[in-house]
Parts: sequence; C-alpha cells; structure tokens
Amino acid sequence: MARVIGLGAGGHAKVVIDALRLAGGHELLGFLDADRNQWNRTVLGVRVLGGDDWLPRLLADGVTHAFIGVGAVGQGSPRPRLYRLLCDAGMKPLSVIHPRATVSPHARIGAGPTILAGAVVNADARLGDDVIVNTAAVVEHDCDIGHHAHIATGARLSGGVAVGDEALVGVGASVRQGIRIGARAVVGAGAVVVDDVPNGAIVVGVPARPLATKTTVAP
Ligand code: JB2
Repeated sequence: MARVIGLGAGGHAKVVIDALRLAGGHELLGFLDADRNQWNRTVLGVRVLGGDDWLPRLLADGVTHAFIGVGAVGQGSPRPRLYRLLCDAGMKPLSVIHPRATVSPHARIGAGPTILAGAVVNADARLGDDVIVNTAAVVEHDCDIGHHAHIATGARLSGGVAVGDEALVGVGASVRQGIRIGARAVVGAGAVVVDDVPNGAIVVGVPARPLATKTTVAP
C-alpha cells in the first residue's frame, strides 16, 4: 500500500481525499501546507503536519508518493513548483483517478493526474503531467492537454482540442472541436470557445472574447 502525503490542504484537497479513499490502495499520512495557521489542523480527518520542508524527513519515513492538493493554475500558481519540489525530493507524483471517472484505455496519461468523479477522458486523448480533469469534465477523443493544465468542473472539450501548459478551462466552459488554447491561457466560467486562444490570454463569454483591459490612463 503506497504511503502518501498531499501538498496544500484547502478545498481541492478535500475532493482528492474522497477520490483516494474510494480508490483505495493508499495510506494518506498527512498534508503539508505553506500556511502555518493550518498546521496541526485536520482536513476530513487528515492532519496537516507542517510546511514543505518536511518532505525529506517524510521520504526517510517511507512516504513514497505525493499529490498536489492546490487546484489553482496559471500565473502565480504554486502547482508547477510543487510538482518539481516533490520530484526533486525523490517522491513520485501520485495518480488520483476516482473510481467513477471514465478513462479510455486508449488515452495516454502523464505522471500525477487528478481525474475526478464523473470525468471522462476519451480515446487517443493525451494528458501531460500533473493535469487536473475535475468533477464531471469531459476531454474528448484526440485532445492534447499540456502539463499542469486544469480542466475545471463540468468543462467540455470537443474532439481534438489542444490546451497548453498551465492553462485553465473554467467551470462549465465549452470548447469547439479542434480549437487551440495557449499556454497559461484562462477560459472563463461558462465561456463558449469557438476561436483559438493565444498564450496567456483570458477569454470570457458566449462566444468567448478576450477580456477587455484598460489601455488608457485618466488625466
Ligand atoms: O507552496 C505551497 C502552497 N501554496 C499554497 N505549499 C503547500 N504545501 N501548500 C500551499 N498552499 C496552500 O494550498 C494554501 O495555504 C491553502 O491552504 C491551499 C489552497 O487552498 P484553497 O482552498 O485556497 O484553494 P484550492 O486550490 O484548494 O481550491 C481552489 O481550486 C479548486 C479547484 C478553489 O477555487 C476551489 O473552489 C476549486 N474547486
């Protein structure tokens, strides 16, 4: 049975705990969190042990796997850094796949995926490392999802959609077949994406358009 810890003990972590308990085969020993106010608290009965500096001693204690409990992606998200931290510490990124997720045997899944209840990943889809396919999200056939990307709750990607590294497709968004969403781009909640989205862009609405930014300064 794999001995496991989680990094980040907030809301997303609770959903991951449920998935792990249903999937079985893991012993979840605790969380590490950057916020010292969380230390010694429990999340769904799992104790927050301390900060990320605990990683080496946990490895020495036989903890072999870790998952990232932080859901946020994009600018300023700690997910890519935490992923490197756990790998550099000598732990393996844990694969979290809810027993009621549907993952095609013909999908190619990178290291450390988080695929939650009711999610669907169809044939010939490819997920990079550390990808979240959140509750009831759909990743259709031939999609190509970059490292650390997050397909949020209820989002739907049609066939052949490409999502860049660290991009976020927001809650309930829909993306038309074959669209390319750039690295670190953000698709707003409920958006309907019918045109390609450049790297780093934020698009919202139906149909999705770039978020207006203030380009003039009042005198
Ligand atoms: O570097 C870090 C670090 N940075 C933030 N190391 C560790 N070990 N922990 C870190 N954290 C911790 O992650 C924060 O101190 C906080 O306790 C936790 C993030 O929790 P929060 O509830 O703020 O966000 P979340 O990522 O769990 O949930 C968001 O994303 C989900 C997908 C929310 O928007 C949820 O509503 C959403 N479902």
